[in-house]
Amino acid sequence: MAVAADVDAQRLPQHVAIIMDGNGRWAQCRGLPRTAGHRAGMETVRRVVRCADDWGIRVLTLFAFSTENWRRPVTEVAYLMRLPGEYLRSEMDELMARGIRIQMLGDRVGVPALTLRAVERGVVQTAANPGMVLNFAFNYGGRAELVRTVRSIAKEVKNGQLSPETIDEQTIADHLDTRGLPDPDLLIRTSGEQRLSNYLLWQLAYSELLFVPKFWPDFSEMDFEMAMREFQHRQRRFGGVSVSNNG
Ligand code: V0D
Repeated sequence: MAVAADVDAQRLPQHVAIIMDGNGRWAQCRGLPRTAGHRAGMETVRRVVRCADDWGIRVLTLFAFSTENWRRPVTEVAYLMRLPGEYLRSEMDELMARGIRIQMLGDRVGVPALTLRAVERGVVQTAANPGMVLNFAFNYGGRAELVRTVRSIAKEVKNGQLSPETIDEQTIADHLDTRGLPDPDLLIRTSGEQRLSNYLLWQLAYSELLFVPKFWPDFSEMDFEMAMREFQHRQRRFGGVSVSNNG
């Protein structure tokens, strides 16, 4: 899909983050098992990745699995853990053709070895790609990320590489899983819940928040376009008065 003519390509978000909520409920509403919702959700990931790349988005971050999701039934978790490998197997050719680079946010410790191997392979295979960064937040929690960040900074202080007086916001940004990436300009959460749910707590400080009352499997290219329009609207209304969307 091409960028619509009446959308200002100069005022698009650089970084879009999405909480892909409502997959289980989408399935339950249809009398299907929750796993069918996750499968349908993965189809939406395929479409939205294409769509975001076509719009020229520089970074797309998808909340795939939170540190809290381990509390779900073991059969559901086992099913979810196969999805990264499956996604990468089916999409790798297109990701390479588009020059998309995969990264993972979250704690690698605790991810099943087979799943981690699949993700790491995807990260390595696409590491030199020059295009859109596709972040999968996986075994991710915002507070846990901040704990890992503080630990790595503390280690550098202990080693004498860093002195406490020089620690500033940039130091923290440079130690997060998102180091080197701009903060999200726009967060989209589907399914109508209006919470952050421990997602990117530091990085979302200045982001526009958009809550879409649709289950993730029903989120379409048109919904993505509407999100882009809504973002531009907010920029126009506040442009020149408030800080830019990058803080
Ligand atoms: C299920 C909706 C892609 C949310 C989307 C294990 C729930 C489909 C990935 C994926 C999931 C992750 C890493 C990677 C490549 C792909 C994925 C999970 C769930 C959690 F490198 N979809 N997807 N991972 N769902």
